[in-house]
Amino acid sequence: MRPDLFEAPDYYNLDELLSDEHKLVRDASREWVKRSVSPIIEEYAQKAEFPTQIINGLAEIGAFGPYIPIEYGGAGLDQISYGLIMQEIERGDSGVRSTASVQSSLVMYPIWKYGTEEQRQKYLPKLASGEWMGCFGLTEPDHGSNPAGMVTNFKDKGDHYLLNGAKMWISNAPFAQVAIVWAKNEEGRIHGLIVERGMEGFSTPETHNKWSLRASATGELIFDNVKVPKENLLPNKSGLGAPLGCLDSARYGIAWGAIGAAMDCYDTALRYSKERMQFGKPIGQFQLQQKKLAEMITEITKAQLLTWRLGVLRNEGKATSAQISMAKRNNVDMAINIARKARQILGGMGITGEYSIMRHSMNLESVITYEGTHDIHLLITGLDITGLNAFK
Ligand code: TGC
Ligand code: FAD
Repeated sequence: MRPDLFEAPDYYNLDELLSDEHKLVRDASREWVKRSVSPIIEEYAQKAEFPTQIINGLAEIGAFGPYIPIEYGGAGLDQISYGLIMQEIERGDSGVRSTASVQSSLVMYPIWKYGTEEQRQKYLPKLASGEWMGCFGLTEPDHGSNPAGMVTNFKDKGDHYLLNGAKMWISNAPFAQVAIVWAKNEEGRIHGLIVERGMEGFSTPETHNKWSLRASATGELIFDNVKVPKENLLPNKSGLGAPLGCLDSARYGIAWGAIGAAMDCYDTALRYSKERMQFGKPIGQFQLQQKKLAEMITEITKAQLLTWRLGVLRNEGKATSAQISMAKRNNVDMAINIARKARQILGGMGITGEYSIMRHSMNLESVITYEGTHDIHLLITGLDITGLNAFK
């Protein structure tokens, strides 16, 4: 892969909307990605392996629990700083951002929000430092968009719970020490349980042959009569709203992350268009290529504004789940379209690992599917504006 020459587009001077702390956090993440992710990520994506050597660096830039209070090892930052970190990491690779999203919003967040003080003290500092990695098990083989139908269940056996079932498509599963698992109790109520690697009957086979998110490890979670200590139940919230509350935080991070992937594709294509000569001219001088580039920067700028505003609403505690859905859906769709157009600007070179675009393009096929598909987020907006449920 070529040297990382990334320069971030900021067509509407959005930097003026950021505080000094936001810019400091963003620039530190950007430099770290240039130094530690860009030089190795293509190789790891090609061999379909998560680069575990970057875990410490992710922890150091505050990517594990950016908004979790400092007393629990988090970075204690606001929602815009959190978003900017996700943007910069996904500028490098969506799979790396996935690992950080899962750790922060899907593992640390539920322990922080729904857990006991003992659980917070036991798990959060180790997760923030990357000493322990976590995963989040909601999706099942027969229940993806409809997690309410899950069949994974636990029974009260007096001094422990007995957990049975299976989860599928779980990011970080193959190496995680801790899994937040959503399962139904005997009354059919959904609860979160903290399951640890090493518990008898718990296994995490890796999912192979992915063409997307290759630098992220994905796997199954299988529970065969796993005895889970009673103190591992997250007591402070139950029902489907509990996992969906975690998804709000992760989907918000993805909305920012997708901008990062789009910015990288745009910046690469813009530079290439000024250097690549055909018919005696740089291809950037042809109207058809300018149309693609002009539309890209327009869409990126719209997404930046939407997402910054969402960050302000999140900081004020006013953002709704439906607003988050709109941003996740819009930005990932924007990024996937930009990746496709950028790939065309690079011609044949665009399909190679010399450039990041094809990898972003393939990664975004997962991002547009996970954390609620493109269709599901449209239906969430539809329900919000009409009051009519088109899911079922
Ligand atoms: P519904 O009846 O609408 O809601 C059930 C309860 O949940 C509440 N709720 C929410 N709470 C917090 N945040 C949200 N976003 C919420 N949406 C709904 C709701 O108020 C209700 O509460 P209560 O107290 O009345 O019970 O539920 P439904 O069964 O009709 O489903 C609605 C639907 C389809 C929108 C939902 O199931 C959904 O979002 N499906 C998509 C599933 C999904 O996103 N899965 C993601 C799995 S994790 C993942 O992909 C990680 S990838 C990580 C990475 O690598 O980055
Ligand atoms: P389905 O739900 O079967 O959907 C198939 C198609 O039907 C989609 O186009 C969908 O939009 C459409 N559809 C479904 N219902 C409706 C409806 N009511 N109306 C209209 N259209 C509908 N899950 C986790 O729990 N944890 C993880 O860490 C995790 N990581 C993932 C990593 C990767 C790489 C991938 C690919 C997935 C991951 N997922 C994870 C799972 C992800 O959240 C699901 O794939 C996603 O929610 C969709 O579920 P599904 O794949 O079963 O598709």
